[in-house]
Amino acid sequence: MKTVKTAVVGLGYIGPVHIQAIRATGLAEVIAVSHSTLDVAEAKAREMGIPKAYGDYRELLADPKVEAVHICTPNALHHDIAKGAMLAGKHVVCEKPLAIGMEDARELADIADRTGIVNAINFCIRYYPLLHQARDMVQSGVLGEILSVSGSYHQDWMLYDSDYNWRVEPEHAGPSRVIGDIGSHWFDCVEFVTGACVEQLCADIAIFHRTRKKPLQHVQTFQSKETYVADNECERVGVRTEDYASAVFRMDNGAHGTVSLSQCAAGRKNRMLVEVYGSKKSLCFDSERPGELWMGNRDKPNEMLLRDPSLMTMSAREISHLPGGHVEGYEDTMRQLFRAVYGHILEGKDRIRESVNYPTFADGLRAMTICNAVLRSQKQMSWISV
Ligand code: SOE
Repeated sequence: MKTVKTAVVGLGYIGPVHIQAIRATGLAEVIAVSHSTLDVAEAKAREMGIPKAYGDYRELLADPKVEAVHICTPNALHHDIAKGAMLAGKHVVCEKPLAIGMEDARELADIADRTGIVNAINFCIRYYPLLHQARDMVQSGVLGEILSVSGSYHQDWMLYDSDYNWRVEPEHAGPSRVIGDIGSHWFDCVEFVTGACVEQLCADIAIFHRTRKKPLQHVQTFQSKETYVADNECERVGVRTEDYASAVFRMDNGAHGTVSLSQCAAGRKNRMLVEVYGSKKSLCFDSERPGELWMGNRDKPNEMLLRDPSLMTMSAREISHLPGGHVEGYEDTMRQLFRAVYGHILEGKDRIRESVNYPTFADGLRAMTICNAVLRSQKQMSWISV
């Protein structure tokens, strides 16, 4: 069967996760990787059995055999790599956020729209099957009118001032950390599940550590939790990106909402919570228990749906790989998102104009628009229209 020849740029912690998830689709073959250090690229290529390794992504983009590119680098490189890839006729799967500035994000969305290149952004969390189930239930009207949504995205890997990562640095990550890094997932999931858009919001942002200890040696995402670095191997640097953000907001379906985002929430390792309260019924999804969808009732006992293809809607069933009772996880969400993308590429270019069922650069621009509104609201200390 024909497979798409694809490549991965950026080999930090998420690049190899992409490689595994691409392979699990059975629809694409990773023929090249690149990293800013050629030795790292060659070592990872050997370790994962990938034929080609590049030390410069531009050389990878010049490779005529590469048909698609996954961008897994720090955020500041997303724009140039995605633009270069699309102008070279290569399809793109980009990690979120799409870019570090609105102008760059708009340009990428325009190029994608103009060229018809397949473009996707890795809002993989919406691919927990029970979030597709939740969307279908909202769309079916079984919840009634959506009155309010609430939730959080909490982690604890940046709790101490000794925790560090490129995401702290605006020159690599952009002006926002928590909102752009995990808030983007939360708002994407809420708009995906409800089918509604955030219209106005009022935000509160906090930097709990005004300075952090930056290790003199590179530290990978989440790695600072496992490695002790002596004070004489660090330098103390100022911090300008937020550890915490919360917002109250209104949606275009009349619903009201609240969200709390933090990377300093002790004990929460990577927990996204989405609650949707309707006039007849409510739903709650907790990514620490992704195989469960809680349903709340007023006039009968509450219910708990356990992920089981035989009990779920068609769209949830289509992105479930294992039978009920066999736990699926985070990497499976990427496998399902990439399966939708590569399935679309293999269907042929003539179908690119049709609406697609996976998150595209337009969704990436949408998430950045909300993130930008949160930053503006904090600056103006007022409600902001998104
Ligand atoms: C770090 O906050 C991170 O890896 C995010 O960058 C991912 O998008 C999220 O899915 C898990 O946490």
